[in-house]
Order: sequence, then structure tokens, then C-alpha cells
Amino acid sequence: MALTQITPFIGAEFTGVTYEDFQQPELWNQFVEQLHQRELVVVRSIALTPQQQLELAARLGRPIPFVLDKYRHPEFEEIMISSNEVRDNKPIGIARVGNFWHQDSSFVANPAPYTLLHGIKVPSDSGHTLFANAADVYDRLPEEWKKRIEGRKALHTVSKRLRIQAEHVGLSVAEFKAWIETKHPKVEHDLVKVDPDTGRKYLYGAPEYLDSVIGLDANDNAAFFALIDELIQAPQRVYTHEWSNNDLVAWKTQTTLHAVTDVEPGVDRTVHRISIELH
Ligand SMILES: O=C(O)CCC(=O)C(=O)O
Ligand SMILES: [Fe+2]
Repeated sequence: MALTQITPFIGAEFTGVTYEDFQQPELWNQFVEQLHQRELVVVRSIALTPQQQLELAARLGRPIPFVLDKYRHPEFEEIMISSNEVRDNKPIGIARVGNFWHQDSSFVANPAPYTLLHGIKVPSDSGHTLFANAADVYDRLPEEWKKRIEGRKALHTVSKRLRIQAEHVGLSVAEFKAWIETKHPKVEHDLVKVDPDTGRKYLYGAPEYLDSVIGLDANDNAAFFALIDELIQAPQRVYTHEWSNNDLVAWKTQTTLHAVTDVEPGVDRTVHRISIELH
């Protein structure tokens, strides 16, 4: 077994670990400790059945079934199939999950704190997952902006990324907007939070799930969005996870920003995804 720090700013990586190894409490505790301190943990090439992935997830908290039942794993409702594969003319999962920078489910009041992905059929040369550390993003804000946003709250929304479904056919744009307002009302979160695991301040909000920072005018909001987009995506502060089959990847949803890069048409990419709430 080897444990390495992936970059100075985010991530720890285990290699040479099997599911059976995780039965040793010391190793599992090390995994949890690294997740808390490094925000993102990669376990390279660990063969797991869906049941074993679920069992590991259940040690972190309570795995929660995905909202859309169509794309739940046929046997394990807590596993969501995130995939662009089509079999017998039917998509086997949800395609293009997370193809923009975000913090998972920040548009709900209480986002589940952990996400656990297992690479089932993944290309190695595209469909990478990019990760940034939200505490590192906060640290790199100019002092002037740190002062301007101190104590402020931001409104989060899924509306920029919500997908139009069959049930919306025939609605006018105004009706669709009204439906979004009712079904997915904006939620408020502190813009700067403190991570209890590390004691570090972090930025909670990425432009694609942000409506606005409360109390800033439209120009300042636009300037702030442009600034944080640039800080989040600064290439030297981004870790690019190039997948191998069976990689297990876990992250803290609040302090980790991430985005998946595109795959070429015709290239399959399937991962099993579990959202985990605290008990
Ligand atoms: O498929 C991936 O690598 C990550 C997609 C994503 O953003 C997520 O599952 O939360
Ligand atoms: Fe995500």
C-alpha cells in the first residue's frame, strides 16, 4: 500500500489497496482522515462490487437514493448511474453529470457532505475530473474582495443548469421559469464558511450554481463571478484526475469544486455515484 499527496493544495491517493484491506480499521481510519484533511481521496484501481462500494459509503454516513428513480442502479437504489452509454437504444444512466464547475448540490438547503464515485467504464484520455480546493480559492482572493464579501450570504440556484424534461413540452418560457421558482426555489448560504475538519475558511459558491451575492450590485456580482471563475480554474491550482477503471474517488462536497471534461462522441463513460448524508 502507498499513500501520497496528489498536489500541495488538494488530494491524497492510495495505491495497492483492496476492498479486503479496508476491513482493517487503521487503513479505513486513514482514508477518512485523508478525506477530511485533503478534501479529495483517490483509491487507484480497486475492484468493488456495487454492494461493496455501498458498504464503504455506509461507513461514512447514510447513502441516499438518487432523486430520479429511472437512473438508479437496478439492485441498489442508492447508486446512481452516471453514464453516456446507450444499450438497446436506451440510456443506461444520466449523461453529462457535472460537466461544469460546481460544489455538489449547493442549490439545496442541506447538501449531502460526501460523494463517492467508482469508475466502471472510463476512458483514460478524456472525461477527466478537474478538482479545486474551495479553501485554496478563498485564500487566493484579493484582500479587498475578502473584505467585501465578509459576512455576506449568497443565493444559490439550479436554474442555469436545470434540464428541460418531457413534462415541460408546451410550457411557455415564462411558465417554465415559474415552475422552476416553485420546484427549485433559490437557497441562501453563507458565502464564506469554515471547514470544521481543517479550520480553514472556504468559498462556498461557484458561478454556475450561484444566482447572486446578496448586497452586491449587478456590476459587482458580475465582477465577482468573473474573478472566482478565474481563481477556480487557475490551471496550476487544479488537479486533473485521469481515470482508470475501478478508481474510487471520494470528496467533501462543500470544500471541493469540480467539473468533468467532455468525452468524444462514441466514447463510453460510466461511473457509479453515491451521495452520502451524515447519520
Ligand atoms: O463523473 C464525474 O467524474 C463527476 C461528476 C460530478 O460532478 C458528480 O458526480 O458529482
Ligand atoms: Fe459533482
